[in-house]
This record gives sequence, C-alpha cells and structure tokens, in this order.
Amino acid sequence: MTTTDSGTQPADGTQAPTTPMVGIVMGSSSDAPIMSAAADQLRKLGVPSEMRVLSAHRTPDDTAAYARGAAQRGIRILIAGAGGAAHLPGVIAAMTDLPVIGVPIALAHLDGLDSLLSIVQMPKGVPVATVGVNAALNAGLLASRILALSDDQIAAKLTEHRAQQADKVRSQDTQVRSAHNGA
Ligand code: AIR
Repeated sequence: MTTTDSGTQPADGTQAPTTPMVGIVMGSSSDAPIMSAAADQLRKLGVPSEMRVLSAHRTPDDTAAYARGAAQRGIRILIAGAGGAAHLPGVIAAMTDLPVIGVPIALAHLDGLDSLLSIVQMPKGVPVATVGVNAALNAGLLASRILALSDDQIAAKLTEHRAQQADKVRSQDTQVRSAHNGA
C-alpha cells in the first residue's frame, strides 16, 4: 500500500503532486489507527507525507528497498511505527542516513513496553529518536521541528501551533480557577 497522504494536490491538472518530505512507515495496517496521528499532525503543519506498510520481518526486502531509496526520492525524515518485536525503525535506520523517529505501538500484551524497549535500545552507531508509546502525534511534531530548521513556512506554522496550545491551556486554567477558586 502506498498512500500519498498530504502530498497530493487537487487533481485539476494544473499542479504536479508535491514531493513527500516525510515517510510514515508501519509494520502492519493494524498500526494505522495510531500512526495516522502523525500524518494528521504533518498535514496541519503543511508538511507533505506518504504512508507505507512495510514489515522488518514479513517483507524485509521491501523494507530494505524503501529505506535505501527514500533519500533519493526526496524524503527528508522517516517515521516508523511497529509493535511487539518492533525492529522496523532500527532496520530502516541501518539502511539510510536520514533521521528516523520510532513510534512504539502498544499491542494486547505488555502495554507497549516490549515495543518501546525494542525501539529505544538501539546499539551505538545506529540512532533512532524514540517517542512515547503510541505517541505518533509527537513523532509528526518532532519531524516538523527538524524540517523547520531549514523551512521558514513550517517554522511559522509550528510557532502558531505552540501559541494555540498555550491558549487552550490558559482557557482550561481560567475554567478550573473559576470553578474551584471562585476567581
Ligand atoms: N510487526 C509486523 N512485522 C514485524 C512486527 N513487529 C508488528 C506490527 C504490529 C504487530 O506486529 O507493527 O504492531 C501486529 O501486527 P498484525 O499484522 O498481526 O496486526
């Protein structure tokens, strides 16, 4: 499955599809409900992405081909999510110089601790930046922050996003204070 998530312009014949900057990869389509949060966050920040299902164990050759070809196709950062014996982010990081962000997916057993340790405990020399269990939204934000170092539009959207987030917390503060403090 290849999905150009937010990288596709309206099919009006006047604009070519935007090249995806972020590749979002997952070990199974069962990870998609979690991993879609990364795509949604990237879309909100105007970062074009693509999604693939690639398994380090079930489709190792496809995984290798994708990892080895990603940089040449214009991908700048890879986000990889997997559950259980979650080797996908590490295997991808072994085959590309692109930054790789790992998302540990929680399965029915062990509450995601197995996935977390499989992804975070990489041997030295092959780094994977690991976010929290099921924290695909943060993976999208982290990828955007890295891209923002060399992209003013993404940087501006991130600043706006942080300001909106602060506004939400301030309005929660106002509500809680008026309910509990009478002020
Ligand atoms: N997985 C797939 N190949 C290798 C691994 N570790 C993971 C998927 C998913 C879990 O196995 O990332 O989180 C269960 O996959 P499924 O297809 O059985 O639902």
